[in-house]
Amino acid sequence: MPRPRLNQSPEWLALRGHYADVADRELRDWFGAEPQRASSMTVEAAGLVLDYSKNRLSAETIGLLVALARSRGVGERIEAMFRGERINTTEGRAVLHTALRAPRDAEVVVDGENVVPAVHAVLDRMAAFAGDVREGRWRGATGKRIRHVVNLGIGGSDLGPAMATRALSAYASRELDVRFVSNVDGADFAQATLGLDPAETLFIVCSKTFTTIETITNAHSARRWLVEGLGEDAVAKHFVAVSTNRAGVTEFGIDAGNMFEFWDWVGGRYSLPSAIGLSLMVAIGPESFRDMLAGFYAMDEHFREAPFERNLPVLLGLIGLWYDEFFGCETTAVLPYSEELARFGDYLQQLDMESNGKRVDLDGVELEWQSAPVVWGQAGTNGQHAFYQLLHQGTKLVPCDFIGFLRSNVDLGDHQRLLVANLFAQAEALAFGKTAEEVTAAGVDAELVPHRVFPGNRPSNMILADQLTPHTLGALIALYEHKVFLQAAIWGINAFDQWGVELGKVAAKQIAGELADDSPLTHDSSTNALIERYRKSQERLRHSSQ
Ligand code: G6Q
Repeated sequence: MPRPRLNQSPEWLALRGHYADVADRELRDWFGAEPQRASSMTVEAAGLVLDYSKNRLSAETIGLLVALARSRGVGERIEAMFRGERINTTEGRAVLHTALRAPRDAEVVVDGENVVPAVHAVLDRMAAFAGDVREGRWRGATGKRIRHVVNLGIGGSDLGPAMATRALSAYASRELDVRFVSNVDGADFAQATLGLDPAETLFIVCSKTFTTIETITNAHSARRWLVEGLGEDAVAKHFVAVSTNRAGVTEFGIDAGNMFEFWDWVGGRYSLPSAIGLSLMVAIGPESFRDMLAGFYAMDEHFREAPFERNLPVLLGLIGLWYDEFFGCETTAVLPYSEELARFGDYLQQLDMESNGKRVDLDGVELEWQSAPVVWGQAGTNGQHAFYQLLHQGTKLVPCDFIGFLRSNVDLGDHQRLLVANLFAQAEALAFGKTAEEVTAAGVDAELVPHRVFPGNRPSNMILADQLTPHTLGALIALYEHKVFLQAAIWGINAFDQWGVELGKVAAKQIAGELADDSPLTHDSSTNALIERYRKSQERLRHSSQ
């Protein structure tokens, strides 16, 4: 008998019935009735603690969600991914970012070949290169030491290394400054190279395909910038590439010997632990990079082995789904109380929204349920002085993930205690609010009482670790990767393609040509008028410079 669609399955219907029973219950009541609630809803793995007790759910809810996951064959999907099956069906590819962090003696077979030795061979080459740059053995064309490294890449070839380099700045060499250029807007390149000496600058061109217009445009500008300063012969000492496209790299003029490879079974947004992490490795050193990989691996193993009821990525995914599907929440906030994780939200936006922002299932049939939420947020405590007002008293229910660390990488007076106090206080205030009685008892005028009431019952997860180390960061990223995987497995969608970015890319290519010539325009009237406006501005510019 064919399996019922997700929203007609008995497990889904059971959850819908359960939702009707518990939707109005208050977190105050849950906590009042369950003295052990916090301890029974706290799980730990790979150095991370997840306290999910401040969510609008009970042990029964988790049981029903786990039953839903089992009924959708999630366990088998997890194994299929780790085994290297071609689960990216729309592109006919295996999905093996987990092989990138497998230990040297592991075995992961793709098309009859164990890929782990190749993974470690590239890691070893990266380590040798990073060591040479860090210790001054790799020098620029004039013999000067490299002081600046500029990563040129976009999307998955930028967000991971840029986020992680910032996150692990405490572990980075003080001798080197690592920057990132992604946008095709020339201002990005100009700002990143402002004041740099070409003789001390190394470019890492990161592009899986080596055809991405933004990256290739930036790489050509970088090449011109370097050649103007140092001449054509300098290119070899100032450019390396990370790609799967050897021919493209060579054609650009980078020696294949200076290319670090990866494979088509690594998706862009999952590629930080591959050679795409080269700029990060140069910044923090091979040893710290390997610590990060160990953190990834620890979470991978936990995801693969732990029972669903105590499995961090599974719980995080199921809780997210509970709000998306049954409470109708459309967004989720990720709030790291760590300035070093300032770019974690950007990273997660791509990971979650590009992976699971899909509208049809694996069979191409339109979904009758929600897929990925809108992911947003920023580092605490800045957000508290900006958008938290809406979280506390607005009309929308926004489930939050708080992320924090007990110890700071920066030893500076009382800062960390205050940061952690704010983190805990926000989760508490969102959950329990302040009632009209409490506000009145505090002596507030009657007409102001409604304005001063905090309804509470606003859910959050608390993810804590001792300290933001390379290992913790690896575990944290893998936690979210697998959360996204879990949700995709239940929704029945392919988390590993991104056809949604194609249409705009193709259109931009055509319009780029039209902006440069005066060919007849066949777009809609709005787009035609916009193109005409640009053409006229170019004309004015030409006249004024004549
Ligand atoms: C990620 C996406 C996308 C990709 C960029 C850059 O999963 O596929 O963000 O990483 O478009 O692609 P290249 O690395 O090929 O330049």
